[in-house]
Amino acid sequence: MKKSRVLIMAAMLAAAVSCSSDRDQILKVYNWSDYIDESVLPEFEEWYEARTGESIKVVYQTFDVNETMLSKIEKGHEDYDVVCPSDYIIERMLNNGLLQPLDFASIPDEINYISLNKSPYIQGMFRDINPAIDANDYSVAYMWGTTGIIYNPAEVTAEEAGTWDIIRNPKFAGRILIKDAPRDVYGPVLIYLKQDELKSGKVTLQELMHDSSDESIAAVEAYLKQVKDGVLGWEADFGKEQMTKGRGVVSLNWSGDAVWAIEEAAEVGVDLAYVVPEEGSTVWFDGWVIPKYAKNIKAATYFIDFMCRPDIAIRNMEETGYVSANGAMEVLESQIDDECEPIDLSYFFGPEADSVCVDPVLYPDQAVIDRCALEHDWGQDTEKLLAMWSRVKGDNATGFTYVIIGLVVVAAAVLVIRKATSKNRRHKSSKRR
Ligand code: SPD
Repeated sequence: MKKSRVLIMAAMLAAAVSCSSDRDQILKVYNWSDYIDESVLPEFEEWYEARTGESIKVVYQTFDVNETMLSKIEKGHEDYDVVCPSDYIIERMLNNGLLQPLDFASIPDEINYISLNKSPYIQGMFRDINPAIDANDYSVAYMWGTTGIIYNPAEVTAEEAGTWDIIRNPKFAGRILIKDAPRDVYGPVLIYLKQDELKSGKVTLQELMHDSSDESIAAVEAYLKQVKDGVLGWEADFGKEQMTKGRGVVSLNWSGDAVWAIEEAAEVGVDLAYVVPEEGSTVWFDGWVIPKYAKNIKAATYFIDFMCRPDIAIRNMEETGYVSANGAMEVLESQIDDECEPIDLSYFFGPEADSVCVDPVLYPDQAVIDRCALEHDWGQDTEKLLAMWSRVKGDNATGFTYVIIGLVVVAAAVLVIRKATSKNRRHKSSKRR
């Protein structure tokens, strides 16, 4: 072999080795925006090095919409090591073979926070994801909550807010915010529309979470088209602020955003409240997973474990308003508020928590849980939902839109040509003179 060729090959090998070892020192985390106390990230880097003797740098990126995150993972263009999808997306990833099983046995016992701190309720929800594969082996819940209505009691009564009908109540037109999350809006609206069937036992809440029929999608679409004119904004993350500033008075939102908004508003003297409407709603959780294309499984596994350390879970809760899925008593104790009425949280923390003074917006009581259900993946039918969502919001271009755009382009071209020809004529006649 020629000397130059040997040198090139050696250089290529060195580059490959250095690339792979660089990647071993990087942990790519993809999480929802406003969903962590970012000061825990450098702490993780220090903790990881102290525990393993290996250095690590966290590269942290965020998303606002489940479907945006999913499409990046499905295309396989991104090698994130840890991501935080919602329940029905975890189900989809599981069904499509996009997840790595989690190997927590590889974490030393004395720092294995995951197995110590699982809530029985959350474990059960994971089992409900897919009867054939235990999702507990592929994901660890991070935060959880309900979908409901944040409202301003100065303008909206508890009775008005206690039904999903409020989102099309003309009294609040122009002051209603809707989460830009198709599944989280579809579920509650369908539950509302199917009240008679639910009450008569013809259908269950759980069955509705799988209902992607054309008929149901059309019914929800018709309903949302009535809602649309009164909508102040379809928001991924700005709804809570609009509520604290008093621009919105009703917001279809998640309980974590409600906690944040209620606390922020109180600081400026605005009173806000949150309710899960009587007809029922969705309960959800977001969980850490390691995608199939991950490159640093060891650091990813340690990261998930670190997120389950009770003090870290508490800090993330305090920062974001969302409720940790961690079932440790330490987490519950950090949320005790003697001004609240005692509620029964034994479903979540076990029998010791049958009467605890905790804010019910944070931890819903059993009655709320009983009228909520978990969303499920729709597979191919998801496309139908996304198309409906675009039609409702009006951010899709129809054939008519293209005709209008075409006419505008032709008109503009005619104007430009006319102007150019008349300029040319003027130029020629002035030359002749
Ligand atoms: N700002 C981050 C909010 C994340 C909330 N996730 C809720 C998902 C419900 N499907």
